[in-house]
Amino acid sequence: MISDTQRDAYLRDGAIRLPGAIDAGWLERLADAIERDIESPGPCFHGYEVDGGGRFHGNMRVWEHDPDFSAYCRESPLPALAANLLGVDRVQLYYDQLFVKEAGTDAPTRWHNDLPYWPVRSKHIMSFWVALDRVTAESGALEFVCGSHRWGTYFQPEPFAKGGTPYERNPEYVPIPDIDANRKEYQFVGWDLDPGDVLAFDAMTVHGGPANRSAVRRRGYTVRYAGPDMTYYEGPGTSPFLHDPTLSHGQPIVGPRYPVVFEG
Ligand SMILES: O=C(O)CCC(=O)C(=O)O
Repeated sequence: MISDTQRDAYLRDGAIRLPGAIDAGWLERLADAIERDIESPGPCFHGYEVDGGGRFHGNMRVWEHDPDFSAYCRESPLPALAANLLGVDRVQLYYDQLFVKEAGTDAPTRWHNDLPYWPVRSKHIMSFWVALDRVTAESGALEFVCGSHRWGTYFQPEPFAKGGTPYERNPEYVPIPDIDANRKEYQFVGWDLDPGDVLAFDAMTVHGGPANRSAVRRRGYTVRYAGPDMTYYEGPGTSPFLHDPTLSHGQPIVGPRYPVVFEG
């Protein structure tokens, strides 16, 4: 489970590393599921354009089509970890997402925070990114801007990498600052990872990652969970893949797309 020190760091910084949170059995199932998805991606596939070779495979809501992704989202240690970090006694799966940067892929992940991309609102909503490979700065390790989850700022969504579909402008969102040009103004957390290490981060924490310039793949798989306060949001700028015509603005998020995965 989560120690008090880890939880304090999560609340303070907006991101922590959970070393070895996922065991080899789950990693093997996920690795096979990822190959199946690359071979035959579902309807939310969003590959990015890459200059000079490589591939950045993105896809979301993959658990809805694959029994191993589904089992991982529901039965792995993640739902209980989410309850603990979010400080709630009921957790719903929001959705899941794949980010596979092949070796030698010149596609950085731009700085962003996640919640503005999502047609939901919640004060208890977060993600777990599991590494399936050894991850280093050279292969595209994510970095997080310390404390940015407490700024309360919704940054205008943009495509993660070249070739992604543009997002509608939301007048309530603000442009992301040029973090790379002003690194001295911010504090960052980020880690090298071993397979099975997990990054846990708040949906408002600003994060991004460099290209994969290494000779090793960088397979990341993210699952997003929320507490009972999650409601639907119909403002512009969110990802069309996450829209849900069965829900209306302000309505609690319910239905088979968002199963309850933990009740304590
Ligand atoms: O793995 C990546 O490059 C991006 C991951 C990310 O932004 C996320 O999981 O929210």
